[in-house]
Amino acid sequence: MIEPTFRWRFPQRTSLPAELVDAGAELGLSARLVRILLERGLRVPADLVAFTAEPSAGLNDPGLLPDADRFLERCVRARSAGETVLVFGDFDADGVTGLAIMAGALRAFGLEVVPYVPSRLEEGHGLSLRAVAAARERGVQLIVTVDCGSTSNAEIAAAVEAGIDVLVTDHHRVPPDPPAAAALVNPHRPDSAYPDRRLAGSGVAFKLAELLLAGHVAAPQLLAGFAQLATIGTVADVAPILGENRAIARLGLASIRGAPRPGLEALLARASILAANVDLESVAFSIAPRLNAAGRVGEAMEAARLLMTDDPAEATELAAALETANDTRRDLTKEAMIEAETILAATPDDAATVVLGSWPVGVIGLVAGRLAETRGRPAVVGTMVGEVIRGSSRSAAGFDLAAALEACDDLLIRHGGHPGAAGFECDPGHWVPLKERLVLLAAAALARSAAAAAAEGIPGAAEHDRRPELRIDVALPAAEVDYPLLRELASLAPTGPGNPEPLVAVLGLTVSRIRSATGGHAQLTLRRERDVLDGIAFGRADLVDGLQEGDRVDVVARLASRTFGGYESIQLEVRDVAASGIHPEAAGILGIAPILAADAARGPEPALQAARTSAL
Ligand SMILES: [Mn+2]
Repeated sequence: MIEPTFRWRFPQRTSLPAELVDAGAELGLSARLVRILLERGLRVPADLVAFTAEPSAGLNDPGLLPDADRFLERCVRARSAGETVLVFGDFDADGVTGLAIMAGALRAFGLEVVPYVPSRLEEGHGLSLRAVAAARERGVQLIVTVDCGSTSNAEIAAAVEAGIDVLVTDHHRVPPDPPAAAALVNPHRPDSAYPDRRLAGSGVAFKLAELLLAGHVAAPQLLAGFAQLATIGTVADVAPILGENRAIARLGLASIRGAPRPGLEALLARASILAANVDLESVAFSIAPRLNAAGRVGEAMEAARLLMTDDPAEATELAAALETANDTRRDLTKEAMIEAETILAATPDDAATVVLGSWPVGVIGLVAGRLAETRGRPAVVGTMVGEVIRGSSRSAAGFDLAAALEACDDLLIRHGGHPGAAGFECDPGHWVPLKERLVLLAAAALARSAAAAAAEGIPGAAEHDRRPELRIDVALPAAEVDYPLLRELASLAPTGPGNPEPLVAVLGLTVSRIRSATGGHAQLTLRRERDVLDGIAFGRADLVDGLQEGDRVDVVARLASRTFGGYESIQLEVRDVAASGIHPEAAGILGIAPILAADAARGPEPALQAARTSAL
């Protein structure tokens, strides 16, 4: 019998608050769905109301953002004084979409706007002195940052020195000593009373566009276009598609499907995607990488111009440039990845993967992401840029990178980011102590989570902890898989990165047929009490050798509806397979005694087999 490839994470069996069940019942949500939503972070009745309401009802009052009043007041003053404003956006997809929103909103508000996107290589993250100099040369009195600026103390001080006010709009970690900006609009401020902290940088820009355009005659139309952009930025930043982000994504997707902005239409044409079929997956895997490619290997300003243009001809031209950048990005990442793997093959396997090389700075984040995924450990990738090392990191196993870098503050020139992804600059002389400290911090975190897993009685917690995790939304006996469940799970849409598609542990199946399908897939027929369920396991040709007819299995799958010959049926898109009952949670649900992994390899004992059959 085959071993599960993933670490199955069953839903916690915490009790369901009665007020939540009642609120759900009033909204027509089953207790099962309420439990799934609770696991995904919907904790109070108001969350359920927002979940079922029209998307626009899920938008919070932008005036609640910290310093929203200062932001608006300064923009009003700029308008009456006829000032020009420089909008400074970060060079990634969240930054350029946010920049396009902010520039569009400020123009509609009546301001002259100069968009500015820094060079990743030469200026790096955050407001740059070069941008401040450019602002001064052009006689700009106001700078608005988008998706950055919370840690740009020196640059903001330089701007103030030059008589330029800076309005920071951002969603990155706010340091203990924030910059002296005229406004710091960031939902992560410790004093923030904003109801939802999960906004991306483009989401914050979208909220401020709402604030600026309140009462504007074309507001609905403008905001629909901005929601398209905010959806892309939010998904690109892998912000959770919950709460207000979900409302923005629903509005944005509907608007993209109806009438995509010209730049987006050109990008979709390049990616051979019909606007009507756009979902969060296509945003994440087709649109965002193309926008990001500009900042990684080319000119991020091209991506910003693409998003701002109303001219289809210009859009086509810029989309072609992004396509070339994306191809280059792909090649460079592949090369860097091979080199990184070569270096790592010769070094000990630590609790964190920390590797230094000589790579284009635009791809180190992608390499870190790939390493974190393949090795199941937080990954930090550094490269020399001039006299310093620029580093990018991606998390695994829940390790908080922003906090870890904060704990290495004394070794770093600058750092910033999120728990899941963060960046820094450091002196080459500090690289080795930095590496050692990060490995120690990761090892301590790993030991803590292994101890917690052991305390929960998860078998093999320590030795299996490197397998990627499969987070299960609902676990039930196979007989309970039905259309109402399929429909309940479909209501979680839009799914994608940040709101993963719901996964079901379907327990107590018997393999009645398994064969390979073209493309490296496995096709399964799985028997339950009275009938069979069809299954397809994409990319899991390995299952064909690992399973045989008659095996008792539990599977983790996405439920899909399939229509064939006029009949609708439920199909299991199988992600992973385990011997039935090998997970104690599964055994508990099936009402059988948990079996040991060693027994599963041999096949269950006859007594257990009988117990299991009777339980079903
Ligand atoms: Mn961002």
